[in-house]
Amino acid sequence: MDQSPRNSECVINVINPNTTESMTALIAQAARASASPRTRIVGRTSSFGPASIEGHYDEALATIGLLKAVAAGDAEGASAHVIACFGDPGLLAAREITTAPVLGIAEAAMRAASFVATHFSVVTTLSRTRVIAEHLLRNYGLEHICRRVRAVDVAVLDLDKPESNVRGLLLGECRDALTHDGIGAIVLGCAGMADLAEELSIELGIPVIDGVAAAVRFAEALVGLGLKTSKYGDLAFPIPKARTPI
Ligand code: 5HY
Repeated sequence: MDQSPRNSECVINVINPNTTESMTALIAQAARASASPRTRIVGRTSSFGPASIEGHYDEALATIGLLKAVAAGDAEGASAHVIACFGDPGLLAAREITTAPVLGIAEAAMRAASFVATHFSVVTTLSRTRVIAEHLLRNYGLEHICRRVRAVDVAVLDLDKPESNVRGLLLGECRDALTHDGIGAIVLGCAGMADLAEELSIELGIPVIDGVAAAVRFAEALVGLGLKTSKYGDLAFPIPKARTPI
């Protein structure tokens, strides 16, 4: 049997860095819907940190649980890791501690958008977290093709509540972006919106990109190419020293 990376099983550790199990279930369902038949998705909920991530403090707290989840996935032989939170919390720290590829859903969605449109806008949850996406765009060298980061001002844990009317709010915000932003695609700015991308794309007639689905497919591609996270330079394993166990 050909054991080349292209033909061996791909196991993707899809991590929800907040501690809300129901959100992990939604994320894992979206990941499995995107994955190819030979890929096995392991959905994992952070064991430490905030119930939802809605700002700089939440992101800092969530990073500890995220890194524990990466280590747990590695111990089970994960081929790749996906950080299923739009702030891509702890992305570079996670890449330091593993040889497996690590993808953040924000970077994956933004780069996917760059392949199908010359410009895109992001629609996320709370207005106060827009700056986090703006910082990511600058870090990823993509700010010149993102016209605007928008928000529907629905809390992360309200996304699955019918009374939030998130579908209607997202449709309105996306339509406004199409009218005013000069874009060809939309990036959904929260893992909790993963189940809404397809219906919005059909309704709007443009690519509406969910980072969970994009990250899973990009992870498969990297694994299939036999690419691992470089251990040369800044992503080499952390310098050994005394550290309080996490
Ligand atoms: C997420 N927060 O994807 C981010 C998105 C956001 O708990 N999961 C979270 O809205 O900031």
